[in-house]
Amino acid sequence: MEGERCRPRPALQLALEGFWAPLQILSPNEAREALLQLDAHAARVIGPKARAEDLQGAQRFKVHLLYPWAAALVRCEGLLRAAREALGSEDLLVWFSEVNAKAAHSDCHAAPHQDGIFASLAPNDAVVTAWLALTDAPAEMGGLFFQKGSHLLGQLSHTVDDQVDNLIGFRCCEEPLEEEATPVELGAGEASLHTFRTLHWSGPNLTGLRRVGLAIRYVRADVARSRQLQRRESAMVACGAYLPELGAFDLESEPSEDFGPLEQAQHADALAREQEPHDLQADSGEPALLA
Ligand SMILES: O=C(O)CCC(=O)C(=O)O
Repeated sequence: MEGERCRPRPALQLALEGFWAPLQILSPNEAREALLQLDAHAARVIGPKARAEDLQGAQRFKVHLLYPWAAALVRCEGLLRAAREALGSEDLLVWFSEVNAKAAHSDCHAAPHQDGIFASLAPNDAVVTAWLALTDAPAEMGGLFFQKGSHLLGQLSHTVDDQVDNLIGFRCCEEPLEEEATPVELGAGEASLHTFRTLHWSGPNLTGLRRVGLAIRYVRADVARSRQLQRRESAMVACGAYLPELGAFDLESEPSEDFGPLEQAQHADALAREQEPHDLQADSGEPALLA
């Protein structure tokens, strides 16, 4: 891809602070092109005037299973190079991706949270999230904040938060420390990486411009489940080698046509599998993820 300017360097910032940014992944043109594709997805599944910020629930998730362009995006060399370095392995899977979009002047926000809380994946350092900006994403547009060093605090407790404007449906019970809050202000095409335990959040979009990002969760091929599931989740090879019989995930195949019947079936199956850990968790009395 054009615009691969992700300079290889030790992921020291990730280890010390819990996040790593900015990484130059796409050129502004490539970011714009990906945004147009997401808008086209929204128009296809919702209606002609819909845009990425109108996507809801499953329409936002694992779009990389529905379109070859999206599968190429989550596996572009800049992101993979950074994920390989962050996770210390050549063998990686794309576990999940989600469109996180805020319309202009939107109250939509993400309450403070650690990504690992409901995932039942172990060890926690076998997972990393890349947040790829497809528009500019400064703090006033609802860009991300990270609490420096919070990945070293262990797993903090969280609770359900069903405010409609909270993109993620839950929140950490502890308030972030203001003095450690670091805004990561990305331009279109740039990305940040954060660990499974980094406390992070985002505010409302106070501007007249839309803020759209794609969060991509990469796991090391040797990641394990911390509890038994009735049905294994599925994931796609990002790079290197993976043997499903030795790993925790069944394998997904690459999409070969835009929104084809096989692609839609695989997408529905992957999301049904992904929902199950959350359903089980709700049964166990722990806070549940809301759809
Ligand atoms: O896009 C946002 O505002 C929040 C994203 C987020 O919390 C995540 O991807 O882990």
